[in-house]
Amino acid sequence: MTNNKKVLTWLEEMKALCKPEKVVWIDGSEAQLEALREEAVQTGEMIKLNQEKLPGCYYHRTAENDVARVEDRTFICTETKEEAGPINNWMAPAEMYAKLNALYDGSMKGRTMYVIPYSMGPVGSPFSKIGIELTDSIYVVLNMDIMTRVGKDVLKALGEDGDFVKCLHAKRDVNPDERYIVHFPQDNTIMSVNSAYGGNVLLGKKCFALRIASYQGMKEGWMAEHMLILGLENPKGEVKYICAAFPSACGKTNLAMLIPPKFLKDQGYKVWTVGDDIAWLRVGEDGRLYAINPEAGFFGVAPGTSEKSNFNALEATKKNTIFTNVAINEDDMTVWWEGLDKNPPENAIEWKGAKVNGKEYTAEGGKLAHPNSRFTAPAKNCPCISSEFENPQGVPISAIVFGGRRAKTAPLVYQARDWDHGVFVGATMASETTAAAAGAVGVVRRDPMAMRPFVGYNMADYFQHWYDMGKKIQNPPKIFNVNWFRLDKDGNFMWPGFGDNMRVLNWILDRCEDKVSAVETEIGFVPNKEDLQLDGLDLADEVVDELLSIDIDAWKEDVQNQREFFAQFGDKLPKEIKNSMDELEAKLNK
Ligand code: OXD
Ligand code: MN
Repeated sequence: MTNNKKVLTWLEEMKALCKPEKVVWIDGSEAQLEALREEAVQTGEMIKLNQEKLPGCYYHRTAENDVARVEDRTFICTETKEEAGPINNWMAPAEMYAKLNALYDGSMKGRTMYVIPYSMGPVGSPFSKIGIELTDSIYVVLNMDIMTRVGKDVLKALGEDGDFVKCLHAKRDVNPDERYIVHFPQDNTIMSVNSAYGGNVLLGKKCFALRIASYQGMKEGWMAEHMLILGLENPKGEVKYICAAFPSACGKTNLAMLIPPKFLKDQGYKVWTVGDDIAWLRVGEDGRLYAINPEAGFFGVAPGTSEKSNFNALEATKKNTIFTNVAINEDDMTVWWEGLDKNPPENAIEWKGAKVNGKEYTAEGGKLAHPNSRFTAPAKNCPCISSEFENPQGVPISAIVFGGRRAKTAPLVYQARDWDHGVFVGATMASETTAAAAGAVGVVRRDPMAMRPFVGYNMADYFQHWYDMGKKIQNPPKIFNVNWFRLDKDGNFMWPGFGDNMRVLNWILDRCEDKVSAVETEIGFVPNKEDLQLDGLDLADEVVDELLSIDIDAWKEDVQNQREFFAQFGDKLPKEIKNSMDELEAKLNK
């Protein structure tokens, strides 16, 4: 399939290491993919779902010990520990290669090694990068086909001499004690072993498009970020684009596919989805920042997805989708998960594979679907997919939005004073643990730019890269922070969220276009109440005041927490961060 010597040499080495019985190149043809689906159904790796109700949809169950990304077993192996920084797990490359080579040795005996050439980003786009994943899992092949652009065209774009990210995955016996997700940014290499769960094995996603790409971006002058990308169309038909970074479980997919409240929809407002998880950003010739979504599908959390919470995501899963660890309704071979509706199937197969009465099981508090069960759905299925989704030049970004779950610290929305202040706002991002998770409620986990688990090098250098990028962007996007999760004294959410978040996005774009003024506060610019479109919301005036208020004591406490977090970076911390922190503290003390 290719004459690229680098590909062929590496493949020979990996064959000699893993010793597969045979090697199959994935050409991207429907005939080949269909044969693999059939084979996976024969071996039990996948279950065919109801092809009338869910055409092209399949089901997969992972091992019980293999249901999520494993941050404690994820490594960044740079030459020095300092290059990986204090947040990442690190091991010297030689030591890690030795450890891994022993695990891969003979790992594919009697099995097939699939060679998946894939492009992150539209094939041939100046933004795009190519990877080749070797795997012994058909599930991985079929998921990669949805999540990335796969096949012959990619090899053509790679050419005889092009560079690519080398990705090796072996499933082995999914032993959690020997599970490793390892990145060698300086070798353009990713190695994953002993897992078959999405985030650990679909190596184009977190491993390449964030960890390796963030390193490439730092070296090459662009950015790889954990951000959704959406287009907001106004009644005049103009579309402005926004990127937003939120930590997990803060509603990125929901915001990316938002349906405006009726009064805005009636006026002609619309939201278009470009991406729900990852953005690659480059400076365009006009001095603006442009973004592409390097992925081609959505690897979304199923529980909580319903017609009401995210109609568009649910629609996207109605065909050619792979479901992992949700529940099966045996009556008609469809799928179910908590939060889909209030009607769990009676004849259910729960995610671990046991047949149960779903109504009784859930009434007793059992979960039919794993809380991190997923759908892998083609982006083109999404009813609100942007017409610019395949644009090789990306979309121009007007605003960058950071956000997290903060019970009282952050107001509903505020705007950073300028790019550098915005970098500080992103670097001090944090989210609080909820009652749903084990441990104390309201504990702050600092998650700069929502990239804590995904920066492929020293986070202090990552902050510096943001400042450096600011100098290169003549017309930078404005930077904002949102908080949909503010609680009142009784612990109730004050803001309705979901589609109503559109009201906040409209204010953000009004600010980008200098259409409205704002109130300057200690932390940045907060809306004048009258500039927020609150029609039909039934929010008392005092509630709006509180949503926009700044709790000075809570902020002072937060600055202490920031100082503790940043201390671990020592002298490497950019001075701009320290200056912004001192400035904020001085303002709060005034
Ligand atoms: C994801 C994550 O799966 O951030 O997107 O964990
Ligand atoms: Mn994510």
